[in-house]
Amino acid sequence: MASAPHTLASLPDISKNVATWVAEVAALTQPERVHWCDGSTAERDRLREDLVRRGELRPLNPETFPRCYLYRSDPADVARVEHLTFVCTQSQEDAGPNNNWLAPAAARAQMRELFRGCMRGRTLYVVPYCMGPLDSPYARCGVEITDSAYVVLNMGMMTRMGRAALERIALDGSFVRGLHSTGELDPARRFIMHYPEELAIESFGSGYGGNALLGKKCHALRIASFQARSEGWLAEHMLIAGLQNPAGETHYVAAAFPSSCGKTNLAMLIPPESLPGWKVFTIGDDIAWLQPGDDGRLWAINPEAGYFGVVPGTNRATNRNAFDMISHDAIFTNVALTADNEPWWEGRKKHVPVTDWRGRPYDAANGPAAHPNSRFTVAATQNPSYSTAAEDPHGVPISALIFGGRRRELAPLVYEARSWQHGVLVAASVASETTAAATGQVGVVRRDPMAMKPFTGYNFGDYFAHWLRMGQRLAHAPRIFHVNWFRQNAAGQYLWPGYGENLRVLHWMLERCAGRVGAQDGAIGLLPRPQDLNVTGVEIDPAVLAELTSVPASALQRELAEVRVYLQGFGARTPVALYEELDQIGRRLETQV
Ligand code: OXD
Ligand code: MN
Repeated sequence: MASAPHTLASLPDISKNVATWVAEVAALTQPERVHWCDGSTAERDRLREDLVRRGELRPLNPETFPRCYLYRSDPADVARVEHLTFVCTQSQEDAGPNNNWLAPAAARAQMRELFRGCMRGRTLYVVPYCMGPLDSPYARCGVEITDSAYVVLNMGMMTRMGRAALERIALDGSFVRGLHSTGELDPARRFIMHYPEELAIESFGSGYGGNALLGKKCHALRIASFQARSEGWLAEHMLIAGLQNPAGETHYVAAAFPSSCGKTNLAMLIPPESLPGWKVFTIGDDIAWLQPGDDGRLWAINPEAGYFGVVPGTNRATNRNAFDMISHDAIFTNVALTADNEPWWEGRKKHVPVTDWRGRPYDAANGPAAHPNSRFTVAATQNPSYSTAAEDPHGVPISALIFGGRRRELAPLVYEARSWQHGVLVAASVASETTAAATGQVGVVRRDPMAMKPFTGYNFGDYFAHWLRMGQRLAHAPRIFHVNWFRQNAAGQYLWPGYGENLRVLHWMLERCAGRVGAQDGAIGLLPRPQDLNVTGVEIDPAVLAELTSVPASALQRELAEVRVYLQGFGARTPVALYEELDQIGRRLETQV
């Protein structure tokens, strides 16, 4: 660091545990210096300058993208690594077949050897952070120790980071311990370990967001989901948005889609001109912590303070809010560059790339100019549709929970679950085509219950049971819906225009919640009849609409059988109620055929 690091003594009287732990980690990792992050803008500016001097961060065009930077990761470190991510509970069954598992002692021993001396010549940063508004009873804190200044800068945008978080930790008396080192970025020496019973995370060998910004997926989903189960709440992979109708009523929805399936776009949706009077407010775009309130409703906070979003495809037409918010004070990771030193990505319409995401002269033969999982990091307050309700310590009340995936076939545009119990089955049955957000094959349909396959820190069977219990505690539970924006016809064309027009589907849901619109009772659930969806002002053939809202019986039959086999994979831990729901759909299907 160019200037004197903050010393422990200069910080408020913090919990001794943090200091003891930092000293232990420093003894193991042997850093050249230790820096306690205070979260100030002066600190951020210094870190940025250091990274620019070292050539790790590149300032972008100051006229068109003021205070924006490009970061290029190692080409072999561009996504979450699910195959190297472990949940280390005492009993393997508690982690469940949905997680890779190692016994905690074995994992700790293996990681200890990786961490030994790994920070020699480097700075150890102590990053105290709070997930959720600092004054929220639902917020939870952590401390990440990292040797990456890029991680510190990102954590500074994604969380409430620094001195204030440390003060809250002192009050709480407990915090999640996250230890991270980029190591040598060797994929053969890369592991992301979670010890939910000890509220601890160890991540080695990657600098990529989901593997390295430990407040996000590791803490706010894997560790938090485990904690939430014992404390009676839910930590979910969901956006939170407020929808104001032309009459001025605002309702909040939370929606779970797998990574790279449009959560950020939906959270920032801009109503089409043909739907005048509507407004959409963003509370969060990726994670929701949901608590039953004293009033019997479900309340949500967004534990994050920023967005770490997928860049490709972002433009004025697809997501104007995101496009505007990333034109200043943003970090871009693995995008391409134009001749004017502007960031470029597939779908950016304007300009052409001259340098690809790896820094090579752009050549289409090398594939996309920007990595398909290239990302932006920005503070949430930069979003034009940001709502200050995101700062409310008690969160916002949720009227509808929405689940969905990327499915070419079968899943209709939208349907409603008949009850909470049916809704849990619908959510547990979510399947989606894989995307570039995780290392591995793209486009393969896999089961992704509640869009939480990579993120639930315990056995899915227990998780489904927890969801069912939560419903019993809610006198005014949200209605549950399933959507699929990605249905295609036989020629591979999308049937639904998507983006802003998705508001029409949300409109139907809110009308359902208010009891103002009808539905038809299909085997799969409650489907809108053609007259129930507001399609004024959008060009859509009635035959296409009919196709979008119908479900081929034989395909549904196959799906039911597949879901049954999938649920059986969790053995006795799968709640019987889910099989009852499956049986009921099967019976309805028979009477309809
Ligand atoms: C994300 C993801 O980065 O889901 O949000 O991968
Ligand atoms: Mn996500």
